[in-house]
Amino acid sequence: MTELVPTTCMRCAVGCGHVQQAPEREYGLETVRGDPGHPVNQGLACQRGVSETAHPDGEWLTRPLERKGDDLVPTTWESALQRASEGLGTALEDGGDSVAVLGSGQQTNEAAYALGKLARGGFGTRYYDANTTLCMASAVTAYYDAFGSDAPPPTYDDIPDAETHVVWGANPAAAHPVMFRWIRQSAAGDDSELLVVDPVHSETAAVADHHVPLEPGGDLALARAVLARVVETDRIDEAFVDDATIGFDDLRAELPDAADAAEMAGVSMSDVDRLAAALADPTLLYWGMGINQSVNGTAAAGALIDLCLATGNLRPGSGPFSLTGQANSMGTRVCSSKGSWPGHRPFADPDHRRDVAEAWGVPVSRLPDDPGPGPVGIVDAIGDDVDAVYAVATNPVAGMPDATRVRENLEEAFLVVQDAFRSETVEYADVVLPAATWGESEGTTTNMERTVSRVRAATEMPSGVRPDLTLIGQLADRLVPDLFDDRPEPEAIFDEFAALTAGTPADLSGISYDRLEAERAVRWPAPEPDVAGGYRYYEGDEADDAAASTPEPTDESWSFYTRSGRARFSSGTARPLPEPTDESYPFTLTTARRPDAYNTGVRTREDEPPTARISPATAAAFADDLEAPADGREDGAAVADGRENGAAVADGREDGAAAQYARVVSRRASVTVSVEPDAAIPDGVVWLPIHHPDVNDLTLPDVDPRSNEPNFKQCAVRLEPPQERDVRAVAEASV
Ligand SMILES: Nc1nc2c(c(=O)[nH]1)N[C@H]1C(S)=C(S)[C@@H](COP(=O)(O)OP(=O)(O)OC[C@H]3O[C@@H](n4cnc5c(=O)[nH]c(N)nc54)[C@H](O)[C@@H]3O)O[C@H]1N2
Ligand SMILES: Nc1nc2c(c(=O)[nH]1)N[C@H]1C(S)=C(S)[C@@H](COP(=O)(O)OP(=O)(O)OC[C@H]3O[C@@H](n4cnc5c(=O)[nH]c(N)nc54)[C@H](O)[C@@H]3O)O[C@H]1N2
Ligand code: SF4
Ligand SMILES: [Mo]
Repeated sequence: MTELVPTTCMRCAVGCGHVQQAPEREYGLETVRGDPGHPVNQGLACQRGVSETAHPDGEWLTRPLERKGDDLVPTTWESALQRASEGLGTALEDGGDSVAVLGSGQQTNEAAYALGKLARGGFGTRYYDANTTLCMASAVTAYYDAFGSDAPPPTYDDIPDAETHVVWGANPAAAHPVMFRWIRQSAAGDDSELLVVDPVHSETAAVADHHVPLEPGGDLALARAVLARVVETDRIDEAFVDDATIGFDDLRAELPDAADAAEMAGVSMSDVDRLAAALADPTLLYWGMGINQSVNGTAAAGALIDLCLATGNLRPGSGPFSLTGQANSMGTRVCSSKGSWPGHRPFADPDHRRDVAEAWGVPVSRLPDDPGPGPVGIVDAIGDDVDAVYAVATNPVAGMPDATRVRENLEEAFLVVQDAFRSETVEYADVVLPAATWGESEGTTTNMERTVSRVRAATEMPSGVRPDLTLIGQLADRLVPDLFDDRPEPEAIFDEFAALTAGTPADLSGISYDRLEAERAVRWPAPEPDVAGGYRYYEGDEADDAAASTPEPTDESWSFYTRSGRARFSSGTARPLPEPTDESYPFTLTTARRPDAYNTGVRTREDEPPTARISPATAAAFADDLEAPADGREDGAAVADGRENGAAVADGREDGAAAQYARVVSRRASVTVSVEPDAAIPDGVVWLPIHHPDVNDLTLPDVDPRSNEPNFKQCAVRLEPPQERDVRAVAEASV
């Protein structure tokens, strides 16, 4: 029998412990299930996490590939690495900024750290970022603003103790199922409740005690309306605000009239009051992409933190809890040298820069002065500053906004893609480096509550693939010899970056592979081998004995990593949506996740075409439009499939109803979709899953100027009848 290997699920940032087992004679995973011995999940796991790990749908990469004209052809490792280093090396002759590096929250800590060291310390490029900026950057910026440090203060331990659970712009029933189970359990208690703020009646809203629907993008206005009512109804925690915060008087002076702000958000005053009242009890306020992915993302996340600060919701059983998405987004925040140096060391601080350069053995002048313009800005720089791109564990031609432009620009660059699967981005590569993935490689990952846990190989690696860390080391060998001492090995690399975090707010220098072996999982801050992190923002908290329970703070004991030592209220004001609806584009497109698919769908191939959900009223109005002649055709058979008998294409839905097709048209592209009327979607909104590679052709490249996070959640579209050729293509694909 092969061994049952304890490891960590890499399908979302809940960070469940798994046990995995390889089949007797082949590569791959035969058994994947929750690990009863893991402290995070005690055996729980979700169906998607298990099935995508054990039986991914995509096309595996099994050999290095290189471009010959229009084709990607199999090649040897030697040739692939040679060509990759020649292409990157030629660009580097013009300076470090000529090479861009794109990383991911789906890498181990070890690979993410090594990639950052190569990008910043080896190449010296400012054009380095990761898909985590498409995801968590607004939350990160807001946490720094408020606490001078980037870490969600709450942990899973707080969930049972909270009485109010507010889920704002997130859908954990679909995206974080095991965590949502704990939330639901807690909310089911006497005197406890679950409130959901989302324009869509999501899977989470469907089981909530109360759903507050709002206008897409109305979040900042709503949060300010709620704060105004908290003030008016005397629910401010004056003692906490006085002792532990700054900036409240300024914010209070500028608060809008609650009724005006509520109206702007499209929310009734009774819902505003319900939220204000709920905050009086110990509240966990969770948020996700509905907040972060906006030009107002940092301001809106800051306004949610303000609600917690004003009501003193920072004690055990409460706090602002940003729901991290990818399995190791949190780890990339600590170790990848993306927006801060390892250990959250500030990017511009000369002392930290000197320490990092010294530890890496590189001249400090090589480190870039600023962290760069974000992924959208990096793509913009191709052809200008940037000539070559190295992309690891990310699929930018599908995952980034305004994807047509991303494809056009990447076409111009020398592109090295390192992936486990044949993603859409692979098709644009000059060299493809096939990487091992979870189940095949060794390392660690860090979940959304800062818990570090081992990722282990349960199966042999096919001979044609190599671990990310090895590949990063092999490119470094050819381009920046001596950057890594020897062939980088996971444990030594872990020790290297853990040492760099010593004495920082994100100190995990007390964690080692041996300790992880013994304890399974350790939460940082962990500055000593016998210490694990509890609460971070009051005295006595950081150096908790791993076994001790969390002490209650006293009013004087609060301490934040800000200059004043106090938590800061925010002052953000709303920017208008970058693309409001108008007569030509009367609907708001929003894009979000389905329970059964993941990100750009590389492991979970989406139906063809993607299914757009619209409200029944919108569907009826659209059907009326279709009655009228479309495309100058006589019968308006626009929804028919172009087959001779004019029958509509059946879509396998249980009611046997024929599918309706349509085009979703934005200012940038038009995409064929099948249409599903769904009462969960408000009138005026078109909902598309993010899991289909066409969807981001529609979205717009505007970003939050503070965080560089794209405004994925709203753009203006219209619905048009499908053109005959769309319908024919769909019919052919579905035969
Ligand atoms: N099943 C599944 N799970 C996943 C993933 C996956 O692809 N599939 N991906 C993982 C990753 S990388 C991430 S980042 C997380 C993301 O997890 P979530 O943040 O939960 O992700 P989304 O579904 O993108 O968006 C959440 C909600 O925001 C709402 N929303 C849209 N516009 C607005 C708005 O203007 N205001 C408000 N308040 N809400 C709005 C949507 O209706 C949706 O219900 O999930 C992780 N887990
Ligand atoms: N419209 C719209 N767009 C969005 C979002 C949205 O809500 N709406 N959400 C955004 C968010 S939150 C995110 S996180 C991004 C994700 O954006 P992307 O990174 O572009 O998309 P993924 O599908 O997660 O791609 C991850 C890639 O990593 C590869 N991979 C997985 N494991 C490994 C490994 O161990 N090694 C290597 N080398 N490769 C590996 C996978 O095969 C896959 O190709 O999408 C963003 N895009
Ligand atoms: S909840 Fe997340 S970490 Fe846990 S099994 Fe599911 S996908 Fe994996
Ligand atoms: Mo994400």
